[in-house]
Amino acid sequence: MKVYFCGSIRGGRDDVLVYRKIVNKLQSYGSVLTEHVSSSELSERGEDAAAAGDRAIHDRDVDWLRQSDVVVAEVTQPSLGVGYELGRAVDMKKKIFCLFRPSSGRRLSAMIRGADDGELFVVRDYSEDEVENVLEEFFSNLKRT
Ligand code: 6K6
Repeated sequence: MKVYFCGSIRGGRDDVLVYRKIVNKLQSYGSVLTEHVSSSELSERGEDAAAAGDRAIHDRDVDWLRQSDVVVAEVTQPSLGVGYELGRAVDMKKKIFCLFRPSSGRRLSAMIRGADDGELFVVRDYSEDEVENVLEEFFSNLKRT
């Protein structure tokens, strides 16, 4: 199974340790195409981007999104890139699982919360200590569908 993980980069790297936890767990279900999103070496300035170029990053990521079987997004830290990826993924009719931590004190965008249809697009509120169980539940339901 190919998993596309979305998490904030230029939107801010505050949650990178949560991303690491999620990606570690996702790797037990298949290959994570966007493992770098959880790298603590990648800063929000995205210096590496200068070498590759933003167009190359965009085109490669959209290509990976197309190849993916499932999209998992941590949406607590608002990110234009993650919102864009989710919009593209909806258009591609991908199975999407969004994770949001209410303990952040933020309110999730209505365009994400309101996209939940209980089937292809699912939003799940969670706390950091239950993230592995929440992913376990999602992937075991996925196998049954
Ligand atoms: C080069 C090497 C490692 O990182 C870079 C630079 N930037 C990006 N590389 C890969 N994916 C990126 C990069 N910048 C944004 N993205 C994609 O958009 C990721 O898949 C994230 O889910 C999302 C983050 O968007 P912003 O708006 O928070 O940057």
